[in-house]
Amino acid sequence: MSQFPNACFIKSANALEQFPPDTGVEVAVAGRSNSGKSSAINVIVNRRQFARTSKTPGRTQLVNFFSLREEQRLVDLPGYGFARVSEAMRQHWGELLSGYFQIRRSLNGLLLIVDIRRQLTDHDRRMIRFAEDVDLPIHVLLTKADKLKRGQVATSVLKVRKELSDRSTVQAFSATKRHGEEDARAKLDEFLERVRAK
Ligand SMILES: Nc1nc2c(ncn2[C@@H]2O[C@H](COP(=O)(O)OP(=O)(O)OP(=O)(O)O)[C@@H](O)[C@H]2O)c(=O)[nH]1
Ligand SMILES: [Mg+2]
Repeated sequence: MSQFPNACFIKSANALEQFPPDTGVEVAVAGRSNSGKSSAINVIVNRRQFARTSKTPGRTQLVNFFSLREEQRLVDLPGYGFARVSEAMRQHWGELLSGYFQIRRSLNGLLLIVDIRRQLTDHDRRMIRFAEDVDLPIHVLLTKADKLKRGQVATSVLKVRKELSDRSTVQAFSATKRHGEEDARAKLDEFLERVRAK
């Protein structure tokens, strides 16, 4: 059974003015394009095709808001690092994301989805900085762990942990094998229930 039986899509937006009201709490999910964000969301929420998945990188070019429970939202941010995006588009999203982190009072945590084979990129580090600048906790899901051998998974986890501040956390994850789903869900719940210092 899903822990979020009433989860549903709220809306897509591509400007701050289109975002739903800044009330309650929300957790943002960010990651490189094609890193496996939508797949991870589907596993964590335990609904197939909840957030769409695609084999074409860059499909999710909007900020997608989902309701998990009353006044609890999940926000699927547009994937970054997609090569075939114009400079103007890149700038639009850069400003939108930094603005979002700075003004959004309901934002309570960041789930950062990283392909375990690629490690952190400069784009990921920028998201980490946005979150750390406003004191948000970060949980990194090193996903597609099914693609690596166990020893390599452990090495990757350690390497990423070294780059994070003490209050941030990291785990291996696989949407395909549903590996690490309980830990990821527990972290999401922790972020949703966290009381943010105002
Ligand atoms: N082997 C493996 N493949 C995965 C995993 N998670 C996602 N994928 C595959 O990776 C591709 C991208 O997955 P998505 O979940 O659509 O990635 P995304 O980050 O939402 O992509 P965009 O929204 O396009 O930026 C798809 O072909 C998925 O099937 C995983 O844990 N293991
Ligand atoms: Mg997606």
